[in-house]
Amino acid sequence: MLHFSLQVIGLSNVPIAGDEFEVVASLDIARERAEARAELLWDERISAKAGDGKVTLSSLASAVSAGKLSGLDLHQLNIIMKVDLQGSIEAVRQALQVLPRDNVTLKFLLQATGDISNSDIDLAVATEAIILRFNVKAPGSVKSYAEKKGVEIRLYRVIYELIDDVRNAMEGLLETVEVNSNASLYGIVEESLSFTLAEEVFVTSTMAVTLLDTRVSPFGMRVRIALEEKGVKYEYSEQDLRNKGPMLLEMNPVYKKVPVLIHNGKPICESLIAVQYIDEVWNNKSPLLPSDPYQRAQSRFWADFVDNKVYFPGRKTWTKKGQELEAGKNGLIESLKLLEGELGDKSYFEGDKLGYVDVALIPFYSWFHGYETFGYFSIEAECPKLIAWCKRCMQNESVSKSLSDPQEVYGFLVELRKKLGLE
Ligand SMILES: N[C@@H](CCC(=O)N[C@@H](CS)C(=O)NCC(=O)O)C(=O)O
Repeated sequence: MLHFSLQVIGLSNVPIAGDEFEVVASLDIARERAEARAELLWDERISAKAGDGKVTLSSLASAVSAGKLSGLDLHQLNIIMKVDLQGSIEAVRQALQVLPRDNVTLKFLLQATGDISNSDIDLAVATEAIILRFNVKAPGSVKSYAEKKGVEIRLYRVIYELIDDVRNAMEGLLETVEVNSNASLYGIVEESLSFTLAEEVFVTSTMAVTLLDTRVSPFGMRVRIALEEKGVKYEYSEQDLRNKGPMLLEMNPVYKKVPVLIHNGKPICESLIAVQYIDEVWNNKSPLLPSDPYQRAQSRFWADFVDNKVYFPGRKTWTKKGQELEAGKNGLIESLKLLEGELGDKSYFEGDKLGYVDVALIPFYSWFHGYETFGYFSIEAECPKLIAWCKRCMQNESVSKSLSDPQEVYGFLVELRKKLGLE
């Protein structure tokens, strides 16, 4: 018997005791064999975990955690997705696509609107897929067929629950759910659904991002600009502030104000906080806040200044008369002059690109016409450089698309003044 030492290099995982070494002629052949074996092992593990070829989210989770332990950690989850509205397909898909996929690849075999049918079950059997069902029905006969065939159908009504489950499965964390207890799984979820939910819940649940807003809100415009800057698709939901709907009251129970950004079902209130959130979540494009901590603090300071020293005196120009109106006008001009000084010779507040302070301030440009008309003054005469900056900002599509027309804001103010008995 020959005894010699051997150094093996290039292994991506620790071998398991009992693994056999195979000697082949070249690196390419070795790689090919290794890939084929990994695929075979994956198939074996998935079917062993799922039992009788059943693939479920929990079996995937167990396979992932087992894979992590053994060091072999590559999986594919085949998905059949049936949804209520065409818009939901993109929303769910987009939300799933951003999940980290170190160990698991998602493969969408079918994405369609409409209820679950037997042919979906057949497809799931043939491809070892799971069915994600989003606000659509599965008739009783289809459910029993699925049960007989060992196909998992999971029902969701809000995107973030679906995303959470898939994420957990991908990370190997999902608690085991007995496939055979499908009946109770359907039971629990459907009972909680029971279709008594407000229409709006369904509307917001079809998009990963929804904005509760009103067209003329300068605060809402900030969030719209930020979303546009980042290229985030979102569902816009105009709110009636004189008759606030259940969605707004539920999503912003503290202030009951717009805008409210809803991301994967979770609300983010207060426009400046929402803009910062957008900047952090979609951080791969168009940064709004500077990266330097001191500069960031400065930007936050000036955005806060806009809220305190532009919005409030501006309000006085169309709600007050006499001395109070004068105080409002003077306060507003003083603030805008300070901002003009802060802008200096830069194109934008944070430098040569649209940034956080620009996003905070520019929406008021569409209110200036109203301020000037009711207050009998000209902002441009006092702050020409600031108005030049406004025009520069408007050359950005994200801004021009998001701002309301000054005439629309003016018309809104005329109506509001009538209602407040000011006309
Ligand atoms: N600080 C808040 C202000 C939001 C705000 O004042 N929104 C107004 C519309 S422009 C609103 O919802 N008003 C309804 C109310 O006050 O009841 C923000 O930045 O989001």
